[in-house]
Amino acid sequence: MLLDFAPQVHDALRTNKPVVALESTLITHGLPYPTNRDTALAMEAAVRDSGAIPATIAILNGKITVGLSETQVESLAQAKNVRKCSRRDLPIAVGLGETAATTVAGTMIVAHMAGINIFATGGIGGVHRGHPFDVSADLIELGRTPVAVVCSGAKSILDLPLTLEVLETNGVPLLGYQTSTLPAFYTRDSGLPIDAQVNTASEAASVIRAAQKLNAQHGILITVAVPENEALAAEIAEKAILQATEEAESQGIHGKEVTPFVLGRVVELTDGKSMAANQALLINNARVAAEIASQL
Ligand code: PSU
Ligand code: MN
Repeated sequence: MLLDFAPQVHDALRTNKPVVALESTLITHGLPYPTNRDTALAMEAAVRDSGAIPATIAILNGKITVGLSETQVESLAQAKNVRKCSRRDLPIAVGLGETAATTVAGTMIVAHMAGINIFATGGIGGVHRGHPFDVSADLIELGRTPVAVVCSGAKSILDLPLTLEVLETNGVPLLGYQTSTLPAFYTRDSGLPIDAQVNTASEAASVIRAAQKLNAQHGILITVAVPENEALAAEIAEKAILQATEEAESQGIHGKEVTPFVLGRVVELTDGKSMAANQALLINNARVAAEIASQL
């Protein structure tokens, strides 16, 4: 079979229980060891605590795996030089028998193949600052794959207004979960508009159900602000982001390396505060996604 399911995920899908997909790039490229492992396991626990089954998605020795064991999370968390798989990378990793991590785009593709309609992550990719042609494949995937993505907006290391334009062009509904503006990843409020605010899991679920009835072939973004206690002050986040982005530029870092480099530098420049925010929002988003999945 093309997909390798963990027994629990297989059972849950067969008996129509709520399942939430989780990505693996944040394990291999988003956070350092052992925070990556601990956060991935804490996200799974948050999904379970809210009554759903977590399915972390990755490619292990060329096998697309839906639902990782704790040992598999641990070994992925320690793995070096793992491919970061967006749409274009999936056939390469599978065809060459690699162990690889899936991005938001890669995870959406696999979740949809597996019959999972909701997915939780930190921040989606977007349009890079100063590089309006570096548009994350996440935005294109959201326009063509019917999976709801719960996140804290696009990472604020990106050009958020341009990111919103691309989402609009691709026909992606942008919801704010208990927020009236777009969250900016490390901070709660970008000041940018969303399409609609939803206040409960059941309201969010009803938009997803409507999209299903309409036979919509696109994703839905459900944005949740980072928990208040862990949010960074806007000036601190912005200053670190500006410096990290300039360093990426001057060191000639580009393509798929930009996001991991900038995220890592921002952690250093904020004395780890951005990492605490990143962790808190990932776990919170996993919980919200599970609550919505339970309503579906
Ligand atoms: N959010 C995080 N950490 C991450 C990412 C998102 O908190 O590491 C990853 C996601 O997998 C997303 C990817 O799909 O970064 C975007 O990369 P790019 O800008 O190269 O498309
Ligand atoms: Mn890119």
